[in-house]
Amino acid sequence: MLTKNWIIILLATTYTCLGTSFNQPKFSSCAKWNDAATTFADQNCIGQQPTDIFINRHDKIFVTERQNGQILIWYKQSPFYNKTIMANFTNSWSLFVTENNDIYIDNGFHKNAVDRWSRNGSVIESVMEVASSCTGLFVDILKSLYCSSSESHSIYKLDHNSNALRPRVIAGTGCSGPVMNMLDHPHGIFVDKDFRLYVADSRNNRIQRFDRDETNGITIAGFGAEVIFILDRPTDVVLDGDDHMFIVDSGKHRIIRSLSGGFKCLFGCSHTPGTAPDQLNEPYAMAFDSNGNIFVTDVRNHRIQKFDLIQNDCVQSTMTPLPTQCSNYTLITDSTRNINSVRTTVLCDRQSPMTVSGSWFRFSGGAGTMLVNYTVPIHQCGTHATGWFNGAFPSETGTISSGTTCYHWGNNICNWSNGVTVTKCSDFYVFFLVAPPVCSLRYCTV
Ligand SMILES: *[C@@H]1O[C@H](CO)[C@@H](O)[C@H](O)[C@H]1NC(C)=O
Ligand SMILES: *[C@@H]1O[C@H](CO)[C@@H](O)[C@H](O)[C@H]1NC(C)=O
Ligand SMILES: *[C@@H]1O[C@H](CO)[C@@H](O)[C@H](O)[C@H]1NC(C)=O
Ligand SMILES: *[C@@H]1O[C@H](CO)[C@@H](O)[C@H](O)[C@H]1NC(C)=O
Ligand SMILES: *[C@@H]1O[C@H](CO)[C@@H](O)[C@H](O)[C@H]1NC(C)=O
Ligand SMILES: CC(=O)N[C@H]1CO[C@H](CO)[C@@H](O)[C@@H]1O
Repeated sequence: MLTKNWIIILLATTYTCLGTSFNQPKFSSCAKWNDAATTFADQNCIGQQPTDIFINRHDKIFVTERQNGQILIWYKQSPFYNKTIMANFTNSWSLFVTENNDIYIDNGFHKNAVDRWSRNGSVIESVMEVASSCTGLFVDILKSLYCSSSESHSIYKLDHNSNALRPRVIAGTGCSGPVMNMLDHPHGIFVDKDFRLYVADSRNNRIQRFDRDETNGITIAGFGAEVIFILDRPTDVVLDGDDHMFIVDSGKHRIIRSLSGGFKCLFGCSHTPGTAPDQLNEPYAMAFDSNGNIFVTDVRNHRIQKFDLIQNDCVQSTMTPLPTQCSNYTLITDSTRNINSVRTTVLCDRQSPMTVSGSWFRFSGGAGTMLVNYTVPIHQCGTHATGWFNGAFPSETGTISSGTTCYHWGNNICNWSNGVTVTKCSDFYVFFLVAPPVCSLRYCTV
């Protein structure tokens, strides 16, 4: 069963769209992540207030280290970063990495530009002029470059192969406002394969979608959307392999998933900022790795959190039902058969509740919980010859093992014997016991 689930998970998550450099895993509606995150990188490593994160299809992770103006790169999620690129920026908000490993970096604060670091020549050059920081960056499948400008309430686009550095405005008017052709402090952006532009329209508390060549947006989440779900200053929107949205809802310190017909809070669902593994404090951006795990920049906690995908199918984990003897047994609580009791009587198990054909018993209370599995001196357990279990108890729930009960008499620790079967139920054992061959013999317990 486990193997089958793993195959489903692998099939479901290794799929990625051709043409994109990042991961877009497919998730079932029953997908579950561990909502207690592990910290992938902390302040010692990434400095203060990390904003953007990018994970490529080979699970290389790129993060901007804002204080020293460098890009940190991890290969295969190694515990420590493998490479740094000095990029000469300050307060960079965003980055994007293309298929050929070119890195686009917001350098608006420092020099009013989007820079590109090209692997081939290890050079950094400005490729787009901007008036202010790009609070979101994206490169679509035709290699056009998009910049979201919170300060000018607009989205800019520069077509691939354009010789100019100056982009054109494709969404927003330059003034903040709530109507369909306006934005208010846009942050993260995403462009799908049909060139539809998704914008985290932060101060309008909504996600806007601009279809190709449209200047009027459609509200697809948050204030004004068809499905009522209140967002609070969303700063990022990312699509999975089925074009379902994941939203970083910064003001409420949480991550939201959209499913057909609704929205669901995934992480930070207490809505209170904090440092616990299940809390965030003003998250900014998120990204998927190729296994469907989710990485979030947790800005005010100066860390990057990783939420592991733990289930990605709708198959209920069907527990093998326990054997019927786990619920149909006779309970024995009689303390006189416990090895620690002082002998006051001499009894024999050739009487009720034991029978010659045998049945299932569970020990509890004063009797103890199980047959003793070592030799007991004679004249104990309220009898003459003391019965002890010579065998191994089953270790896994639902399993059964067989052994022998030996009766200690004289100098012979196994003067008489009979077979015994033991079943491990959830947290106790049941024993199939038959009446011993003669009197006075008795099963001893502990
Ligand atoms: C990346 O760094 C980690 C930890 O320093 C190291 O174990 C790993 O081998 C490195 N990977 C590569 C490809 O250099
Ligand atoms: C960094 O940027 C400054 C200002 O644009 C420039 O003077 C300096 O040469 C740059 N340094 C490097 C290493 O590119
Ligand atoms: C390096 O890469 C850039 C961007 O991909 C390209 O414009 C340039 O021609 C390349 N240079 C060389 C020497 O290949
Ligand atoms: C319980 O076990 C006894 C015999 O040990 C059997 O006769 C009876 O039918 C069982 N009851 C159930 C509910 O399985
Ligand atoms: C008796 O059972 C206990 C618990 O299963 C086990 O740890 C121990 O080794 C057994 N002793 C012998 C002598 O088999
Ligand atoms: C096999 C064995 O040792 N049997 C002994 C068990 O105890 C009775 C009673 O003392 C003896 O008669 C048997 O010889």
